[in-house]
Amino acid sequence: MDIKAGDIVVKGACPHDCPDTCALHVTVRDGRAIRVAGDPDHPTTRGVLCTKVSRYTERTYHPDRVLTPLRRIGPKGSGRFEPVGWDEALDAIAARLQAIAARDPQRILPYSYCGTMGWVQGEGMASRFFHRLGASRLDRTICASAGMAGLEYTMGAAVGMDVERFVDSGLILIWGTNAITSNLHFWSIAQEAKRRGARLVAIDPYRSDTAMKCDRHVALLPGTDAALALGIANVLIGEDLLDHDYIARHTLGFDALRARAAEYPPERVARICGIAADDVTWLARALAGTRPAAIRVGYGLQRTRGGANAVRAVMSLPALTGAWRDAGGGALLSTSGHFPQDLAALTRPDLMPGWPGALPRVVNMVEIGDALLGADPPIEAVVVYNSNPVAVAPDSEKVIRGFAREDLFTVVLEHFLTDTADHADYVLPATTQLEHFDLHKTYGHRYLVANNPAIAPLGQARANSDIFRALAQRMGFDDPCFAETDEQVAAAALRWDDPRIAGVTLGQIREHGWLKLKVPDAPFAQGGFPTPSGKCELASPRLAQQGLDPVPDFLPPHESAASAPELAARYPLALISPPARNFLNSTFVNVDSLRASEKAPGCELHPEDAAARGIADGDQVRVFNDRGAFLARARVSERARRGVAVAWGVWWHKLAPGGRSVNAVTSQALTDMGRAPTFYDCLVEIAGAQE
Ligand SMILES: Nc1nc2c(c(=O)[nH]1)N[C@H]1C(S)=C(S)[C@@H](COP(=O)(O)OP(=O)(O)OC[C@H]3O[C@@H](n4cnc5c(=O)[nH]c(N)nc54)[C@H](O)[C@@H]3O)O[C@H]1N2
Ligand SMILES: Nc1nc2c(c(=O)[nH]1)N[C@H]1C(S)=C(S)[C@@H](COP(=O)(O)OP(=O)(O)OC[C@H]3O[C@@H](n4cnc5c(=O)[nH]c(N)nc54)[C@H](O)[C@@H]3O)O[C@H]1N2
Ligand code: SF4
Ligand SMILES: [Mo]
Repeated sequence: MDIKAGDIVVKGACPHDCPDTCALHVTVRDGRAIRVAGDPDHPTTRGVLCTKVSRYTERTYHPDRVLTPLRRIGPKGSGRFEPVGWDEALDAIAARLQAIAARDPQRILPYSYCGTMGWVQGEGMASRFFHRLGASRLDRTICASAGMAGLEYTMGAAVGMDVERFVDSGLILIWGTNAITSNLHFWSIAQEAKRRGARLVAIDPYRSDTAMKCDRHVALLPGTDAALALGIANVLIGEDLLDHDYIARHTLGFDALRARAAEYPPERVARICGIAADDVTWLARALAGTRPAAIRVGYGLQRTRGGANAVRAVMSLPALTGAWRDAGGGALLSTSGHFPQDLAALTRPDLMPGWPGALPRVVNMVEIGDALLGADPPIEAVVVYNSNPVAVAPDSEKVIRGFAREDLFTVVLEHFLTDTADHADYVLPATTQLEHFDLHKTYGHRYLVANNPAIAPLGQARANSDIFRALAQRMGFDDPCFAETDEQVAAAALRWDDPRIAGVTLGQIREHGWLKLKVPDAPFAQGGFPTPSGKCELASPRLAQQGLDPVPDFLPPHESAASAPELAARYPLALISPPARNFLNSTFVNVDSLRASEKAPGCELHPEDAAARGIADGDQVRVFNDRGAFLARARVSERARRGVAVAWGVWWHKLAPGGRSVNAVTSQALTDMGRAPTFYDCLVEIAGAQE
């Protein structure tokens, strides 16, 4: 699109829960955003956005945007509302929350996740509000907390390689991530590394688009990654492919890990993982024999019972081979721990009644279904922002029944009438990223990215921060933090004297658009891990203190033929439900052009599994277990391994045929550590279904 005189370009940040956190250039003409493009100068964005966010104006100006406050006039879930004024809505909400809080504020629950990853429109003002209120605390576990626990107990924090340095790597294991879909800008870097001679290897039960383009693909069974990593350690130790000097100086617990790895010879690993023993040996030799050798770890491998242990086992490998010595070596799951955040100043936990000793109860967002149906004391009100739990939380039938409770008071801050908003008593229209200010960290690179508002709020939309400020005022919360502007909230999120950002102001970041943290290219070349010991903890004293196994181990899935044979007899297929390329979790499902690209909810299965059930490619099928069922279009191909079915997430229930999507079958069972969901630990059966 040609730029005309008078057009302005505003620097922004992609708000989505995506490791790439792209720097945006938003072109505005006559007050209307006409184009959203990638900042050509930002070193990881490099002027390129994914298809979804290139269409961001289509989403922002979508005719279905909620642009006035709405009050429910139909039964819960019907999505029937009438417009009301802001004052009327906020007064009614404040009065209702106050009445509940007078009995017990813990009967109120915030429910939020990463609809936006910004500090200001995320947990800035909102957390202050719920802390001051004394509401139940939400355990925000739905995505990454198993992996975070794995990182914490091994590395000391969510720290790792600089994504830009993968360009130097000679070998890249792409482990549990479909980067072409979910980490596009890393994929570009990996492609550049490949042009320079690197080998790419995918470790994924499914031959994803990414795995198709790798030099080698190890298709292990879901939830068996810890066994594979321990098998690799077994070979590294058995063939003495170790960096003894690095191990001696910079690791803790090598002997304990050696003893554990001895239990995982390649032949046993091959049986557990459903792969060839040669794969294990080959991976170990490649990791030890290539410099630099890097592992891009994804979240796909931590969504089964043993998820945190799997991450611990994988993160141990670069310490054994000394890969951290090179900038292009080591591993990366998340960079979020590199940012000098000041969460206490941002979210003000000290405002909680009982601080710091007797804090309000915690409700795990993964278990929202059970919590709404049976928490004691009961949950009487839920305030949802930046999330769509009815679609994205596991075990939908229970979640839907919970949100359908007529005695539950539900407020949803949203852009659209999602499955969750349909269950609200009040829907409050929120601004999109083009309409508000924010500041972003990320989990995929090392830049802070600023988001300047490009256009005025549409209709009567208000920013989350502004909505919580208004509610705080009505509730009589007079701490000065509730009067802070968005810029002040953003400023509170960081420790500005930290050497990683020292000397820079928020104003400068806003103007330039982004700032790279000063973190060394090879942060652990000389050890210095942010653990209590300063070492990479192969065995964790902190886990031992808690009475837990200090050394990573393979924990079989909750649901598998080996661990639950009776269940597997009825539901023999392991279902995984990774992200769809054209959606961002459940966001964008209602953007027609993107939904058209995805066509229909799909479920891929191996030709033999399909034939055994009389299913042909393109058939409508029913995917079911004891928890529920959904309909999908069968895709029959050898990209799915035998025994594993793949359904892409996360369709809105109401836009899926039959009104149910994939989380109808997933379970609320949690991971080994981190209290995280086990979306990919889910046995099902599949049958042909009537059109
Ligand atoms: N287009 C798009 N991008 C997204 C998202 C989206 O919905 N759409 N979601 C965003 C969010 S919230 C997140 S958390 C990230 C997640 O992104 P990543 O962490 O990069 O992981 P995914 O792309 O989800 O990849 C999951 C991959 O893991 C595989 N997998 C499943 N089970 C296992 C297992 O047990 N072991 C191994 N080794 N692999 C397994 C799946 O087949 C799939 O290919 O992506 C973000 N980016
Ligand atoms: N089966 C299955 N289920 C999954 C997953 C899976 O792989 N398989 N992935 C899981 C993962 S990794 C995650 S992270 C979760 C994600 O789950 P959620 O965090 O709920 O993410 P979204 O589905 O993207 O929903 C975000 C909502 O926030 C809204 N929103 C965006 N910006 C704003 C704003 O500024 N203000 C307000 N008020 N609202 C805003 C959007 O319109 C959208 O409806 O889903 C999980 N669910
Ligand atoms: S969703 Fe990810 S790849 Fe797409 S624009 Fe946003 S940060 Fe970039
Ligand atoms: Mo996520």
